[in-house]
Amino acid sequence: MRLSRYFLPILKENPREAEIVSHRLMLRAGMIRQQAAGSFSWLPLGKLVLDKICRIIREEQNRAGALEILMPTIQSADLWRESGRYDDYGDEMLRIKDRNKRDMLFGPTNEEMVTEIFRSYVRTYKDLPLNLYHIQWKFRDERRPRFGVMRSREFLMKDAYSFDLDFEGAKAAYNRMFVSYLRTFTRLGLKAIPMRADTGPIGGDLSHEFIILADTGESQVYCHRDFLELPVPGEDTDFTNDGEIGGIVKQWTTPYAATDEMHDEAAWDAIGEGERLSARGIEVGHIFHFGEKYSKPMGAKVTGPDGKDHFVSMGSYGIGPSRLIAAIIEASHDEAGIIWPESVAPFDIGLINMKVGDAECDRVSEELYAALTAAGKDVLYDDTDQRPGGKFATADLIGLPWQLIVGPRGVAAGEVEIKNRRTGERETLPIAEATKRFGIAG
Ligand code: 5CA
Repeated sequence: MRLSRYFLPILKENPREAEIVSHRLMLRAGMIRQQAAGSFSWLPLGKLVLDKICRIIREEQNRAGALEILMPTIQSADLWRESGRYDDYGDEMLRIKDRNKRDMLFGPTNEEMVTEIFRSYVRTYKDLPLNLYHIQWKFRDERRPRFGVMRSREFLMKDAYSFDLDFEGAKAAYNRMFVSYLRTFTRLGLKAIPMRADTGPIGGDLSHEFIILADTGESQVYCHRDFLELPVPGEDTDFTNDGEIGGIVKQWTTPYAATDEMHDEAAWDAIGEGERLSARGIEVGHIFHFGEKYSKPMGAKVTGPDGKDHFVSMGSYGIGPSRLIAAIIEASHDEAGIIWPESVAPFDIGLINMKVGDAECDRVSEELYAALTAAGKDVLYDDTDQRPGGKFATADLIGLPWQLIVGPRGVAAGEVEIKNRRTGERETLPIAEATKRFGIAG
């Protein structure tokens, strides 16, 4: 992508409304545009990151055996009357009427709708386990939308829903999502700690929040330092092996970890002073087991091996891709701007032509751009006539992992410069070597 043809509305000044660094940097880097309280448009750079995050979430959901669907944003109130949640949900639900004065709502979550799908088709335990997920916009009329996409009113959620014959099956489904989350957050460059959590309006009795430690987090959390060292399950994890998956969950739930609401002072005091970690945290995922809470009132049942009907045992599993972008930035930035983990960076490389119009700089830049692009790298080529200082500031602000710098003095010597955004390390190397550094032969 040529920057001259791109839409990257960079802000020079710090926007005053932004209280935390991720919100500030997302506005400054031209990733989002606020449209109303807690509602944002995604501009090209922001959309690229959002898509990369969703792709990783999707891959890990599929690996764990979940199946992707897509349900509507607008739901019928009647469905929610069946579960009793239409009245219970309160002011966070945005209630709407259609032209026939029928009560509708903008979905804050989808337990009822997915249960309706399930009960319409599935009759026997032989079709279980089943886990259906979608990635869809949600609306919650939060009392205090704040911190940009961190706590917004309209936000993206990956929500998965599992259906099993009994508690044992449901626990195995819960465990698969638990392990899938460990892998997902690690691939996103984050260290997420699963913590026992309150279930709130979703309900149920077993629940974990996945928390990123960050000073700007909204939750107070308590955990054992051991979490920082635990090994994350690899790509070869066998999600069909309940024993293996259960073992990983056991390992990740044995050290103490709890959010404020679930905190147990006695258990906390039992941990040695030096082993305790009391910090602020950002909730990026939340998983629930709630058994028959929806299947019973909504009549979602299957015939079991005993020939009798059983209400299915369910769980739901949420991740917030839009909130994750803010969480990643909170965890990975410096005073100059964002530092993207490679897996979610909007482009792999920022190619900076320091002197557009200089025949040699243009030639070398164009050649590098063509070669890198042909090799499948996502390159943002700064071919604008801005001054070099401005180009470097932009490159640091938008945080691409690598900068490849082409300047007149270097080119005269047959050289270009590579800068690693995270470490700040710079290296000068022959032009012919530059593409090789990005794994491109010849
Ligand atoms: N139905 C369940 C799980 S599928 C559910 O709704 N869970 S939740 O309420 O915990 O939300 C799931 C995830 O959505 C959260 O972990 C968080 O990452 C994200 N999320 C929730 N509220 C917001 C919000 N206001 N702004 C941005 N992300 C949010």
